Amino acid sequence: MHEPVPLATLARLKAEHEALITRPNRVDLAWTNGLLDRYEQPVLTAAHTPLAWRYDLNPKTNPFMMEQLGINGVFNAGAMLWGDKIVLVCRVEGYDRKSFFAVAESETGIDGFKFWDRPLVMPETDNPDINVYDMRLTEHEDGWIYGVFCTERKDPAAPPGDMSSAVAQAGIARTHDLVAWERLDDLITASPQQRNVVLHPEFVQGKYAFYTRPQDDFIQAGSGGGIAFGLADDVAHAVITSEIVIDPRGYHTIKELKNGAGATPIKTSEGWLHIAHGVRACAAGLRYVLYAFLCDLQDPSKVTYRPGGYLMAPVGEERVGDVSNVLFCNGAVVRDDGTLLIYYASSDTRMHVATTTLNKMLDYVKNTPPDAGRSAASVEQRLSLIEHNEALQQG
Ligand code: BGC
Ligand code: BMA
Repeated sequence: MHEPVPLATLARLKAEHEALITRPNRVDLAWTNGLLDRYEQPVLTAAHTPLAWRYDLNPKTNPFMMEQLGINGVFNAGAMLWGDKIVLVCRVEGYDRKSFFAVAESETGIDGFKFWDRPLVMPETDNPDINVYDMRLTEHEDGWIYGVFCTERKDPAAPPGDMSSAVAQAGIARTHDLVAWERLDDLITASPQQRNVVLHPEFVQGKYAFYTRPQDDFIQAGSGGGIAFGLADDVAHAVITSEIVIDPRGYHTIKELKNGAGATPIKTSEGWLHIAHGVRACAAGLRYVLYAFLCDLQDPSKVTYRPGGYLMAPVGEERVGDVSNVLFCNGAVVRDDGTLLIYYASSDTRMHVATTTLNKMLDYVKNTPPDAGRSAASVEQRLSLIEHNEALQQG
């Protein structure tokens, strides 16, 4: 029987990995909508993670050069500018279903993303997290970089035999260098479940401002009404006593089942730009799409524009993955020249980028009609567009 020579296997693995992480990425010319550019390749996948995270690279102790600690996916990344680079703090999930965070950086933000040598070491609280995921990065005006993420633990009230019920809460940590993290207390709110919590970059009324997402149950929103807003006096022991829903769920919309804030809000001349996600249930399971809204500059709890429908939904290979039919965004970056890079994951599997400009996004947000609420009203919206176009032809 012929067995592969481990050194040859190792050389091949290294060459393939190098080729993958240096592969150029180009605008996908087959897809356009005037607002966003999509790209031909994902920016990060499981295969981009360093070989040393997955393989014992010593042929003496790994004679067959097997992958022993596989990585299942790289997705749902927080994002920020890092000097003249862009960094993503990714959700990396092992074959064991545990997620952890890892930083990858790139000069272009479109290709060439490379993981730092080691995954991020997140300190635990007294009640250890079973799974952590979906970090939002906030450069706060207090001078710290915050990571707010979901911490999930088994529901202590789960009846024997129930291995799925969980309690999700918002974990909070801060850093100056993305390497050494100080873990703060988990956020306390009146809601038994919190996911998709985002820290606003500026103080509001002198307090730390959070976008939250109250839910009654781990999956079902129950009486939880949508994306909410609340203030906390202290960030090290953050407690929100009043949570007000600012972007509600709605019957027969893209956010019928649940929704959540996504990328840390982006400050523009006309307001705070949000890229959030909306979820609906269908026969194929849950469908996650991205949508946008704008909040008032002075009062970021006030939504000023709500374009109807989705901003992005999964297309092509984005539709398929570990949890199919999902787009999720928890990070976006603006360059000095006004370019907006939206980092989004598809189907809980891989990371992509879409690009546009802040000007175009503001045009989209202000000039896209809101959800009309019913079929007949949607037809009216479309008729007014058609009539506008007919007038153009006649004129
Ligand atoms: C998964 C998340 C998911 C959540 C709700 C968690 O266990 O890790 O990806 O969003 O369940 O379905
Ligand atoms: C969740 C999120 C994400 C995930 C999505 C789809 O509720 O918090 O982690 O991408 O479900 O599985």
